[in-house]
Amino acid sequence: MQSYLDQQNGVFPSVCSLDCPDQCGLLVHKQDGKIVRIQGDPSHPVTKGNICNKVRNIPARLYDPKRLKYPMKRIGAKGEGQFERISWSEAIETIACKWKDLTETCGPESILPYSFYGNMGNLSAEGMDRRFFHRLGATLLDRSICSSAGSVGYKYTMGGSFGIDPEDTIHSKLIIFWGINAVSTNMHQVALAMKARKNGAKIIVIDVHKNQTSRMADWFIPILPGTDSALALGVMHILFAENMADSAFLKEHTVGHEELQEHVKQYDPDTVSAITGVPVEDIFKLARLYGKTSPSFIRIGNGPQHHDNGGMCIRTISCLPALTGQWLKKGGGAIKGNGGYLAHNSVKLQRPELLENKNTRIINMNLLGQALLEVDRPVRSLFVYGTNPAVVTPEGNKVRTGLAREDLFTVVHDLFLTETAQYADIVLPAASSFENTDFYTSYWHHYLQIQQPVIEKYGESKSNVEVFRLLAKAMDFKEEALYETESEMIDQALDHPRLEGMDYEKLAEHQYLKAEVRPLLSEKLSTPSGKIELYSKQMERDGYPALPTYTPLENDGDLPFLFVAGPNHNFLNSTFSNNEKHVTLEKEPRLHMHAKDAAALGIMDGDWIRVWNHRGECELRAAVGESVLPGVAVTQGLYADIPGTKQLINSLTPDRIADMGGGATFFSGRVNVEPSVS
Ligand SMILES: Nc1nc2c(c(=O)[nH]1)N[C@H]1C(S)=C(S)[C@@H](COP(=O)(O)OP(=O)(O)OC[C@H]3O[C@@H](n4cnc5c(=O)[nH]c(N)nc54)[C@H](O)[C@@H]3O)O[C@H]1N2
Ligand SMILES: Nc1nc2c(c(=O)[nH]1)N[C@H]1C(S)=C(S)[C@@H](COP(=O)(O)OP(=O)(O)OC[C@H]3O[C@@H](n4cnc5c(=O)[nH]c(N)nc54)[C@H](O)[C@@H]3O)O[C@H]1N2
Ligand code: SF4
Ligand SMILES: [Mo]
Repeated sequence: MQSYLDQQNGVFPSVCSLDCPDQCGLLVHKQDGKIVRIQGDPSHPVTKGNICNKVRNIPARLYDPKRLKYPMKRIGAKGEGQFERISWSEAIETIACKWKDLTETCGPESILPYSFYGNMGNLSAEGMDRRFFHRLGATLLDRSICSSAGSVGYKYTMGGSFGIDPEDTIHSKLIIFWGINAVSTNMHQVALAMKARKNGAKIIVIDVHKNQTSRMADWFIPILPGTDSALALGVMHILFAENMADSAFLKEHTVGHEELQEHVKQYDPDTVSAITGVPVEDIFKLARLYGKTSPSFIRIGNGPQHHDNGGMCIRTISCLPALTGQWLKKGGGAIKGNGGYLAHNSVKLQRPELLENKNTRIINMNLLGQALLEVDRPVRSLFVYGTNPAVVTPEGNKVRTGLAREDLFTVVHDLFLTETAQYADIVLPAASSFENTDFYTSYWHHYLQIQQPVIEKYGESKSNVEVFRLLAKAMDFKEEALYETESEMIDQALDHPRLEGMDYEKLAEHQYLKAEVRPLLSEKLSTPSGKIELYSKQMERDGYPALPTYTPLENDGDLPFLFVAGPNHNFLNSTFSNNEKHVTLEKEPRLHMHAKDAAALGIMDGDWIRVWNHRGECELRAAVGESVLPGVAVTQGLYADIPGTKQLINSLTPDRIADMGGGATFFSGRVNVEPSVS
């Protein structure tokens, strides 16, 4: 195949690399070797040429004068951001020298890789990096910051990350966006819902915030944070009580429906209303709509699972479609995540056998602050790539105190001098996804996609795969797997029964390939019983109640507001928070609070307010109204402390671990609020 790099001008197919379920097909317009415009690829079967504003404006980020061009080493104090240019060979030699020494003196587990999905490409995010760190014997990272609690919860019910095909949701007659701000975070699911609405579907949003998605709904149900499992159990109570459950389906495809029916008797509408803040008549209305409308579809978001009880909450919501037999109907069922359909050969891609010590310690990424401040078996070196922990990780002040440790040798590989990179000893410039070869697997739709390099690498930047190849050589590692090409790695990863007949060549030829997806119940589910588990013996063995259950959030101190700090519309987590265009579109971070609460505190709309707890403090502008329930405070956007401001949202969030999957509990923290004096 002719390389796109040979052509200075033209329009080339591409894929969005950001951590977003939509994984859009893109067309990249190139002039004189530079990207001048990005549009959606109209031929993409799901995303159909529409893309978000963030990515339409991405050329400004790619050529932002602040983008890193060459490696640097620190010359000032940690966190001060003073660096000087060095060569790649000096950078790689410095790292290898330090790591050889650490391996000998403290053991390889003193080195901690810290990464996430800043680039969703499988080679970039979980390819050569994994091979390298396995061979090195570094500490393993539990990548649990995003959706792991909910994924584990969903798996107990449904056996894995398998929902319905989003393309089928145009047939749904009732669509519930449950704890997902889809207008910002899954825009093509909204487009499909709009099509369904044209055919008569009703759209319900269940959320703690009357945000853009809630405002687009036919019916918005505000709920108190962390109480969704109670609402789902209340709906089940009414479905059984009013004979709206599909008993034929329950008998054939589920385990434990009789136990469940008995169990949900305790979740009567009065009890549930007192827990959730949803009026009794609304619980009846929701249950009756859900019980009588078919096909119905629930899009389960990240909101309800970023809580102490998040795993059980998703486990509970995911029982609902079975009660009314939705899974057998086209457009009926749910999507929490669909990653299971595009499962590839991760053993061949990541080569876990290169890790000699099978008892290597594992650190939960949500506990980075604690890990860096730990004195027993300290982490002595940190290698950060594809993530910005100084902004996105909970207990932000602990994280920063840890990053500031003079004896910690930190390397950061990124496109920008992020807040994390400012604490680095060595900074490495990363190529953007448009400059690399990689393959992409959506966690929402069913298409596999490829990225071929469209533009030359920016400055001296390098891809993740290249960096780990260089490090392998400098460490004198001999294994062939550490030197393989991108196309070889793609061929190995695609060697999987679910992806029969797919390989690099075929993907390069077609750009998109749809995984072969059999209807969910046409074969056994991957639960122990092979059926939908309303009652789960596995959960019992793992120390949980076997039946879906509501448990309140942990006690986070005696402060008046539950604080929900989610992402915003124009950033992608902290990505774009340093790009002028996107910051201007987003204006400034605000704290949404109820008018009654504001009045009691003498706070007016637009006032600067101090938001604080025992973990930290922020200054945000008050947005006073009725977009949240009393006692709830919501902010959007992962801002960092820009000099002179106090806006590190994650200085307020807890690093408690959720009930399942080692998940994060970003939304289960409490705060106090007062008018700002500064
Ligand atoms: N524009 C944009 N898009 C993104 C991202 C971004 O930063 N910006 N991030 C990407 C990533 S990594 C992810 S994981 C996804 C996340 O996207 P979503 O799945 O939408 O998750 P969140 O935005 O975290 O939260 C969703 C909603 O849950 C609500 N919520 C919070 N707590 C509760 C609760 O207890 N119950 C209920 N019912 N609702 C609650 C919040 O108010 C919010 O509206 O989006 C991806 N897409
Ligand atoms: N308060 C609060 N905190 C949250 C959340 C929340 O809702 N509320 N959401 C959480 C969730 S769901 C998630 S997923 C995390 C996400 O948090 P992160 O994974 O940290 O996501 P980003 O902030 O987008 O940072 C990604 C970084 O990767 C870099 N990058 C992009 N491409 C490449 C590449 O090819 N190579 C290298 N080396 N670097 C690259 C980008 O420049 C960027 O700096 O945040 C979590 N933090
Ligand atoms: S961020 Fe999401 S919606 Fe925007 S272009 Fe990328 S995949 Fe599409
Ligand atoms: Mo995420």
